[in-house]
Amino acid sequence: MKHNVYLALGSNIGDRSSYLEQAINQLLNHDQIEFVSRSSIYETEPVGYIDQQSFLNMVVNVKTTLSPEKLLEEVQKIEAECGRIRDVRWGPRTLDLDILLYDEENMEMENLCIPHPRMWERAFVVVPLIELNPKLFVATLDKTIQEVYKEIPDKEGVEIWRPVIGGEGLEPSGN
Ligand code: A4P
Ligand code: MG
Repeated sequence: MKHNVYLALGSNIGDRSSYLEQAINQLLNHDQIEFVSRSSIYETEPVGYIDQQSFLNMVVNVKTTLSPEKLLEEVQKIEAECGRIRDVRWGPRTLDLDILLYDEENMEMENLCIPHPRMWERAFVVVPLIELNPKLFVATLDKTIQEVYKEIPDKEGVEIWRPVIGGEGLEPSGN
């Protein structure tokens, strides 16, 4: 049985886009993960701990036979391979790879919450998710993704940095 999964990627240290690309390559090469689609890359203002550099964020859609727990292990391996060191919570990172949605799963365990608990308040997650699936229905909230977007109080600070459509290899916009 293949499960439909959305993952969020974020980076705000060093060569940010190369960390995102490294992570994408690892997903593409993974035996139990089938790559479906990727959003554009967005440059976003830091949320939470704001005294840090701006992020590059994107969302990818994959299919997998892995259970949520096994998938978490795999994404944490990819984070580690991309040089992630955990120190400040919400602080700077080479690569943050979070599981956003796993089918319509609704689970709250000590080390794994799906949907990702803060995703619906975050334009840096919701905007790329809408790009991938504008018709997404959020069963746990009983709302469409468009309704969720409208309710985000602060949508500023999320700009396309490298568009996906025909955009492979393009220079960042604005440069
Ligand atoms: N965990 C629980 N649920 C999940 C899930 N659905 N996916 C646990 C992945 N992990 C999940 O995460 C801490 C623990 O969360 C993991 O050990 C796992 O068991 P972490 O990645 O080690 O730490 P973190 O990223 O600092 O914490 P967290 O809670 O993931 O932070 P957030 O909420 O992801 O916030 N601003 C912008 N513009 N862009 C960003 O990407 N990211 C953050 C991080 C803050 N501000 C940002 C951004
Ligand atoms: Mg995380």
